[in-house]
Amino acid sequence: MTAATLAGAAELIRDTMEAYRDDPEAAGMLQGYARRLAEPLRIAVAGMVKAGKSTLLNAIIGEEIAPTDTGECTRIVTWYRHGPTPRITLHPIDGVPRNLPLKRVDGRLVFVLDGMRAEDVERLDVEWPSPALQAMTLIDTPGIASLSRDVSARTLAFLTPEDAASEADAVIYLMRHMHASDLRFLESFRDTRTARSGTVNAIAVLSRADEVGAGRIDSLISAGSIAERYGRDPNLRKLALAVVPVAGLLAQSARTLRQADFEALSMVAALDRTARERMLLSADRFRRSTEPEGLTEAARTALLERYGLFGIRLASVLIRNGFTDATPLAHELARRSGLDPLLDVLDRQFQARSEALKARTALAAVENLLASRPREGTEHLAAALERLQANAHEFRELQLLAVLRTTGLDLPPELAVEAERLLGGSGAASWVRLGLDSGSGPEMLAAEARRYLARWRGVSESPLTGRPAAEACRVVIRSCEGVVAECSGRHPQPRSA
Ligand SMILES: Nc1nc2c(ncn2[C@@H]2O[C@H](COP(=O)(O)OP(=O)(O)OP(=O)(O)O)[C@@H](O)[C@H]2O)c(=O)[nH]1
Ligand SMILES: [Mg+2]
Repeated sequence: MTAATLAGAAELIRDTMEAYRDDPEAAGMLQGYARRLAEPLRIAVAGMVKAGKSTLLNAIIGEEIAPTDTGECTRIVTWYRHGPTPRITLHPIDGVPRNLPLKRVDGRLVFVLDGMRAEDVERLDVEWPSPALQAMTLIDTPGIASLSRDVSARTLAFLTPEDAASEADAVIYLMRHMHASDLRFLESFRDTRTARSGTVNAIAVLSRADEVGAGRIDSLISAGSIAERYGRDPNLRKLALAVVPVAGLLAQSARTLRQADFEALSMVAALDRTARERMLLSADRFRRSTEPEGLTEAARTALLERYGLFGIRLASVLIRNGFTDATPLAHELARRSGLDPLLDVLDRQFQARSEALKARTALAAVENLLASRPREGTEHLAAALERLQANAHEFRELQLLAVLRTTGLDLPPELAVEAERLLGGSGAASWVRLGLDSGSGPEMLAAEARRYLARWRGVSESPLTGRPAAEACRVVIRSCEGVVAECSGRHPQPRSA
């Protein structure tokens, strides 16, 4: 099913290339889209200035490579993709691409622009041999709504171009609070031609979550309640598939925790409770503290920069509670930072339907081209496009999910919730759709899917079900049939992630 959609998109691109073969610009662009279908999913990290985008990107990759907090380079769209050896290529707006020297300070890349101004750079392309990048290409974007309109404009032009499909297949959108400008951005990302299909492909992150409770030990719990509230907000709900709180700084440092950090954190943990709480009252106090002996001011400042007060507090509690080795501590900090839940959502929402998301971008590109450079003899392409958009089950699922999240359907509330789950609203893997454990065997999955199938057939045939709802039921039924077929071994493409 998925393979057929992807193959259909590839075939449509080929046919369109044939029709536009005398237009080198269109042909070049289409070739790019054909290549994209075979590449990893492109996920952009976007959000307001200093929302913590580059830090979170490092946490996801599991290495501190992207520069954070530095001037010029945060204004350039930077791609991080998998490659056998590290390599940085600068693509100027005018002129030929060139390699940049590989310079790192404290592990982070320093982009030596060599006299070139950031505004003259179209993008930087970093190839990096990181396993995380094998599954997805990550794109760091300049902060939007920045003081510099140019910087904002660059991100918008890149993610929501007027006359082309977006460069990204999906977006992780960071926000510290929910502002009207955040919603406006997400709306424009959804309303680009790419999204004409009426689907949602954004995940919202409540970023710098440790700061929500001023670094108190329960900060992540408070952030979790806020994220839950945002997740129910009708405005955000129709624009984002999920809202996840993440303390990115802690996540980044946990994934790159060094033995020296562990030793310094252990020294703090060894202090008696009163002394510890007193020194951790504020960042300033911690920096100026004379305890623990043996930890210099420079070392305390470094700890603060890497972990924040929240991270130091949490690590001390964990060490005192038995996490007495660096590796288990690092894992626990990553889990508690919210990174693991975010990776899980990325996996369920993006990776598990990466082929559908890529196909969707390709179809948008063709739709765009047909509208912006119409020519005779392309009616068959328009028809093929429409067929794919209407009939590919993955698209119908995504469209219906968007409907359920926006206007809703005339279904009893508990059935609407169930439909959302069966359509993959909480994740596209079969066990998630069915609400079972990840370890459930194929027989159990198939039996459960048959039970849902019977129920939804009943709903669809009920005289109480109106026409739009009955059409939606048919999509849900098709999703259940997909799970049954897959679990009975009749499905060529396993659906589970
Ligand atoms: N306390 C805390 N600080 C964070 C967190 N994430 C990032 N920061 C800090 O916030 C500052 C900005 O972080 P960046 O990752 O550079 O933010 P950005 O969104 O990439 O910034 P621009 O690209 O300049 O828009 C840095 O000083 C980070 O250390 C977080 O989760 N908690
Ligand atoms: Mg940045």
